Amino acid sequence: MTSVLSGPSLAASRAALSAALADQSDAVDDSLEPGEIQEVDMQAQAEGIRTVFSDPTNFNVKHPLYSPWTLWFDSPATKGRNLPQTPVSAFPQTPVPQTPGVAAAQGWMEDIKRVISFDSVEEFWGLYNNIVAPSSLPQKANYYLFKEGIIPAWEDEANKNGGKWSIQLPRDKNRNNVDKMWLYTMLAAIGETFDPLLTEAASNGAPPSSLITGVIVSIRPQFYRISIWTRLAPSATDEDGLRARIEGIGRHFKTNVLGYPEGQRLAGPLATEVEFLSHKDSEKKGKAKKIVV
Ligand code: MGP
Repeated sequence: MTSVLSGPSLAASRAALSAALADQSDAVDDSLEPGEIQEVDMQAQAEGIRTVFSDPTNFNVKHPLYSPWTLWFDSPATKGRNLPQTPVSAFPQTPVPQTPGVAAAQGWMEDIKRVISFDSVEEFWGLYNNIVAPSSLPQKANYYLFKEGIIPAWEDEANKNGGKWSIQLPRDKNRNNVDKMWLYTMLAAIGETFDPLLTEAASNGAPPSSLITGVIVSIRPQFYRISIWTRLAPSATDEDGLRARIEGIGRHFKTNVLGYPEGQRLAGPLATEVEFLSHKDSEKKGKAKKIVV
């Protein structure tokens, strides 16, 4: 599978990689004979290493994302309990918004705990390296990664007219894939590659507007589900021409992020296609027409 980093995330990764390589080449001792091993002064190296965590109050390397994101979590083990505050005090924390949507979703949000917010590439990796991967989470757990200020509920203003692309994968056959799939989904979300109109609009000077509000991974007894939530959903008549843009997100998710060939059919026992459903249709729980890519 190829990397899906783009825009600032890709630039940030490249910058970090070249800085690391430059540091390494500086450290090579030219007086060494071929095959001779350089002695390492661990103490001096520990003092000299420049990482983003060297200075917890003023990071010396920080690559901003297009927007800040918040990770939410729920599992049978967190129901009715408050999660302890994260020990990484350098991560920015902001209060949960108090909008009418938040009040309406109160019951649904009761067991969903806010873990942390972040707004840079470094903070994302700091978080990612310190949380449990989906394949090791208990059954019925979910991670929700949403843009800051948007709660992971249909009722939020940003979600109420939207929908979701999702794929369901049998758990036994995908234990080894799900962690990578979730990582690549998160990277595509924070790197804003799902809806590239955002980056085009920004370079024209127009206000950026991405259709993506968040991404979710759900662990269920027999399957995993990964979902991409959008602000809007196409209408049956598609008078606003939104359908093509929504389908573009689904195709990018299926081919570039999950790594399936475009024409491959995926549905089978416990598996679905990559399919789109509006939240209004999800709420109705009826037989609604899904878009499939
Ligand atoms: P789910 O967890 O998205 O589906 O929604 P799943 O995994 O098929 O079902 P589970 O029972 O195995 O978890 C499950 C149910 O939660 C829905 O049928 C709704 O009743 C409720 N629900 C889900 N979402 C995303 C929302 C939401 O955003 N708001 C509210 N109020 N209820 C929700």
